[in-house]
Amino acid sequence: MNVLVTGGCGFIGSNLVRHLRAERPDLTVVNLDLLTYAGNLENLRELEGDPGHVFVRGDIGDRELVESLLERHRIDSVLHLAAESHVDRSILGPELFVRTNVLGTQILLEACYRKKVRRFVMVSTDEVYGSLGPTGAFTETSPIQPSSPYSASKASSDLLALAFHHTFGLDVVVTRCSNNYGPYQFPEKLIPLMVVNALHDEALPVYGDGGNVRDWLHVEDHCRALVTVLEQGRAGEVYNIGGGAEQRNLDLVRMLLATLRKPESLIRFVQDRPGHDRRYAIDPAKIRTELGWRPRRTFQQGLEATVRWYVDNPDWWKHVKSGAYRQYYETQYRGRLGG
Ligand code: NAD
Ligand code: TDX
Repeated sequence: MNVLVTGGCGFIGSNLVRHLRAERPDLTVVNLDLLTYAGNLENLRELEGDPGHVFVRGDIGDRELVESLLERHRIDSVLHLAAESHVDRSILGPELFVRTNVLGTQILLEACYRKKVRRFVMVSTDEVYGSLGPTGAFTETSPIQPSSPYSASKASSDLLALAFHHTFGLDVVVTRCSNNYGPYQFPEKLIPLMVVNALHDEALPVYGDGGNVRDWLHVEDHCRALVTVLEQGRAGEVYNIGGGAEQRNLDLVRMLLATLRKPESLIRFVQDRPGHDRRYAIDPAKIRTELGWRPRRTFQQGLEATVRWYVDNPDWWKHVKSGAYRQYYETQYRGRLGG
């Protein structure tokens, strides 16, 4: 049987493709990825020569390509991860987020409906719920109140996917997960950015007062949840996926520095992200009770293993940090780090 993973060269996508090949070797994975700045084929180097992984470079918004691919490979199910994924980039330029996340998803959904794909898993985010106060957690029925252009575009694609279920009967399941961490994450996101900067003894830019809270989920636990939802989720349903590991950003950065034996004097409080959501927390009761999924990694184990991975793989992030990433970095932090 063939599954299509979109965005399979990104952080979560590449971990998912590897996970599927290891845990479901009977499935052939077709990986459609445009290889934007965030997509890196090196993430899947281990799978070179594996006939069970078919890479196709292309855009989810290319209707003809998507339809012919679904047909040619007789795709049974789709795991849709391709997206513009970084909140700060969406603040610098929202248009691409609408094009990729909203229009791209709509084109993909329509193609799946026309080509009679059996199941469509829409990988959404907890950011669609907006920000929490100091207590409580998001459930699947929490109001949709996105704050950033990124989360607004994800909310649009998430709701479009559900609309394709309600209106056209496409078998859609939506997942909304919390912040992922683990190997192969692009060093623009909090954890890899801080680890790489600390390894260079460079300043660690903490937004605002560092009191914002994220609920961390190891990418491997997320991949297991996605396979569970693909195989057992109920059509038309939404499943929150969370790691149960809430951390204030500042505490997390301190943990990273302690793990790396680097001084806290590297921390710099910088101008806050506009519209910065204060706190996310996931109530994962539904996926736990209905589908029996729960995270296996503790945050401490997962974080230590992740730091070790970046320490052991400098070639990976040095390569990633060259070129387009560098340019983006300059724009994002110009004037914020004092030089
Ligand atoms: P990422 O930015 O690392 O990877 C995105 C991938 O999509 C890249 O490989 C990129 O080349 C590809 N892509 C972008 N535009 C494309 C297009 N038009 N056509 C085909 N491919 C395209 O993102 P990630 O962190 O791995 O996130 C994957 C998905 O999970 C996204 O949908 C994101 O919204 C969602 N998500 C991520 C997190 C997280 O913490 N990283 C949390 C919740 C939800
Ligand atoms: O330099 C930084 N300094 C800083 O303080 C960066 C990059 C981030 N932060 C803060 C902002 C957030 O409170 O750290 C927290 C995490 O930031 P990001 O890594 O940018 O993640 P976030 O904005 O929470 O969004 C992530 O989780 C939900 C993913 O990027 C999204 O794709 C996902 O939907």
